[in-house]
Amino acid sequence: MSKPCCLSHLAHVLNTGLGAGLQFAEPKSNIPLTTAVCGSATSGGRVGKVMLGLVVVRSPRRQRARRLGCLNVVLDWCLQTLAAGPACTTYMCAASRARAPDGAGDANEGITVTLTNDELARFDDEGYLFFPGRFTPAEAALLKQAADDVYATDREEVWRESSGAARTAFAAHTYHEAHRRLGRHPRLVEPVMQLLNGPVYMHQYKINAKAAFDGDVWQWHQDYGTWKRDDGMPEPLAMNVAVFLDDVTAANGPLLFIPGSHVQGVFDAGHDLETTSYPLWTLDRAKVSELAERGGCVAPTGPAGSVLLFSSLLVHASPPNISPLDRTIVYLSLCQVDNHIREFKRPHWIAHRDFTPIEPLADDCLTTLVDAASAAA
Ligand SMILES: O=C(O)CCC(=O)C(=O)O
Repeated sequence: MSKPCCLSHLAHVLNTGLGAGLQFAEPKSNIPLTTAVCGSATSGGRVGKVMLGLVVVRSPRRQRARRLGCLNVVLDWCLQTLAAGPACTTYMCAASRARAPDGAGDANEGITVTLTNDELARFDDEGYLFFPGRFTPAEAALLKQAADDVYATDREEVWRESSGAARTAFAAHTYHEAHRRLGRHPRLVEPVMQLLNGPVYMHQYKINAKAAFDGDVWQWHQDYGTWKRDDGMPEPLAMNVAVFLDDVTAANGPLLFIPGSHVQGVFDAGHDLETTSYPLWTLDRAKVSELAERGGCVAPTGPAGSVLLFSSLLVHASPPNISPLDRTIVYLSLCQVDNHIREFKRPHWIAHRDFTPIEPLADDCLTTLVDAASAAA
């Protein structure tokens, strides 16, 4: 065995340091660094199996590279977990995710949009990633028009502010072609599959308007807090990916995040049935202040077409929009297929019950619609 010290040290660290809840399988001594499942763990909204060693290998060079990478990550994980103390009993190890291509692409087979290792590390630290301008202005304009079409309808899925302005439209991917395509867009779905380490289904799809002058507050909350309490989602193995359909600025009610607030699990929350137009489990001010003392508070802003990917445990909110500028954002809430919800208290168009894995479309799935629209004009 090429790394006996590492393995026995890890076994010791894992068993003594993490205690209950972690199952450790001894590596088979006759197969160097064969797979040993150490436990399942959560952090940053991701849960996964922590592996020592690898089973899927295609060439000795890759095997070695990936084995060493994996061990390093596991060692980091042990150190971080021990440093974090008993509150952090579970942790998703980056080693069990598909890694960025470093000459070895087989972990990412079928995935064309891959997060780099730096991005994965940043996501672990901060709980979100921001990609300004990931969709072209033409793609964003198509989707914005599609959002306006949806808001103009009288469907039960469209919720309004007290002024009558649209606030949220749910499930547009089930009844509008441009949103159907966005809901399967590889630039959104594939990074999430990578982070969640498996196929995903659409738990929720919404277009939040935050209309000029009228767009109201979203109180401080964690999305998984609601998905767990209201929908019986077993683990925070789900996350959001947001696409800006307008330019989002400091002026028009941007999302506010508390970086790093995703690593401590689900916080106590009260059920707000009044101020957010649809029931949400919201955090109290003392907890939000405490978290912000450590992590600060940021408002990622950027042009229409920008993408924000964030953990379902990240604490976030948004202020009212008193500006004369709309701020429309689409949210795909994607959940790992095996982690599907177990309770069905909310309407199916708020918390979907179709757990079919999403098959991403081609990258040009929106540009073909843009082209078709200009050809028809
Ligand atoms: O769109 C926003 O401003 C916030 C939305 C939000 O936090 C949510 O839908 O959970």
